[in-house]
Amino acid sequence: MTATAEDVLSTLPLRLLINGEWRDANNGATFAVINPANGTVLGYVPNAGVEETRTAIAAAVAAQPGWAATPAGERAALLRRVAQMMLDRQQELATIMTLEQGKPLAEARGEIAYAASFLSWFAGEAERIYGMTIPASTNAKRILVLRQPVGVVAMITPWNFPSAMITRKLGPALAAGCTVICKPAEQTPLSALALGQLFSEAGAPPGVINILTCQDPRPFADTIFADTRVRKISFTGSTEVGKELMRRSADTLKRVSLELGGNAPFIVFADADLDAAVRGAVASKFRNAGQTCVCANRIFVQRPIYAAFAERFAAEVNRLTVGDGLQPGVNIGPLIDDQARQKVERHVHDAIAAGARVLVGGGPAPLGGNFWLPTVLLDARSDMLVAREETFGPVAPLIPFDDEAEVIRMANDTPYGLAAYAFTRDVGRVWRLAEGLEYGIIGINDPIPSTAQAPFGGVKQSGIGREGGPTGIDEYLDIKYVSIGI
Ligand code: TXE
Repeated sequence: MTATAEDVLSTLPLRLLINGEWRDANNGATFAVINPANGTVLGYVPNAGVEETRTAIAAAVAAQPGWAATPAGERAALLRRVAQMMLDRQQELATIMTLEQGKPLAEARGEIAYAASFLSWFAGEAERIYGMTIPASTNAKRILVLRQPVGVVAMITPWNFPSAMITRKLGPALAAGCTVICKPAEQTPLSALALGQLFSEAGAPPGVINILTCQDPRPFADTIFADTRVRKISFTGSTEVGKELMRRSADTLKRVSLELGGNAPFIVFADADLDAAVRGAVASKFRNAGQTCVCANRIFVQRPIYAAFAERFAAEVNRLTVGDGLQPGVNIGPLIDDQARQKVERHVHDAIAAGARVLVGGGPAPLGGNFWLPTVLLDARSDMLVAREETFGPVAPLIPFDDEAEVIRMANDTPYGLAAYAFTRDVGRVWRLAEGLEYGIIGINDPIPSTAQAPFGGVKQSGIGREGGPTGIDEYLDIKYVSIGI
């Protein structure tokens, strides 16, 4: 480990943030945080359970009215301060992220800037929580519509974007006047604690943001679900867990926002700018080693350019370097854990057994551990596991198609509906695709559409609600109407 890595870890509080204080678990229990690039232990964080969760809920409940009553400009100022601190400490925060998550340092730096953008963008929204007046049916009344914070929010976040998946929820929640209890993924608690440290330093009032690191998410979840004072759950993760959280929310009718798995089609038409499509497919598929809910999962290429696309795509993919994300020049880091590697292996083996041909990669990287070679599969089909399920790894199945109507049908033939991409120069087709693809996010000649000011989220079984954009803050606001007889 480099000195820089040790330095950044030595300044990080490896404790729970509850009510503005850094604390250990009541029984002193901890769990190890592992560097997925080499299996070394980066540190031990507290293992919070039922008691710590109850204490954090109480802190968030106590802090909420005061935070809601804090002038919007002050709430905004806190968010802006933390956003700036993130940019000032971008390298340090990115290093922590690469150490615990594995992504290349340049990508981690990009994520820190992206994560900060949710805080600064929603700072603006805090100051634009406008109400409404509605014409009443009689002149003797006036109708007002107020938008008020939902209250206490529990956030459960994943490991693939350890910082941005938190700020994408935290930005709008704090802007709206909610207080939060955040449970990061057990694989990546350090980036969450680093964020908590910035909020503490920036002067967040006690209880406004609480962070619990838990090795097992269930005691946390049980405690949250049993408490009627927790009004909302915001979750990013697998569709399976999302469905469970939605079912469990029914008992106390908590509001839910779910950002779940995807199975993104990436469609390249014969009229596309081929170079742009190849570069776009590489960026969409291999960023974060393919561990992105919006990454291309199925690459459909129109038959007249199928061979040419495959050749150029393979040449680009062959140039990608696999390794420890802290090493300069590395494009693909390790997968998050052995379970993730096993899923990728299962998908690739199934595809090969069913007749796909390996054009690039196809197996584990010689580095051992969780490293997998960037893989391109020729002649993949929609019935293969790699096309039916989210692989969440650096595997690109190329599926040929003949015409537009057919490929829209194939693209929509999945329970998921998060992101879809198409490369074409035909303006009429752009509209037909935008309207015909059953997805929440469509990138046309744009492989990376995500940005703080746009409503990110899925349809079908990819989720409920939107994060980002003007609709993002609505998820944390309740509507109340007041009818006033005058
Ligand atoms: O997700 P989990 P995993 C998809 C992707 C990946 C698969 C499995 O396909 O291969 O899911 O990944 C918490 N009650 N995505 O197993 O389990 C957990 O602690 C309450 C897509 O890592 O859903 C973590 O904080 N919480 C995705 C979070 O849920 C529970 C990002 C996500 O973990 C829980 C990640 C429970 N019973 C995976 N079980 C995306 N949308 O970007 C788990 N958790």
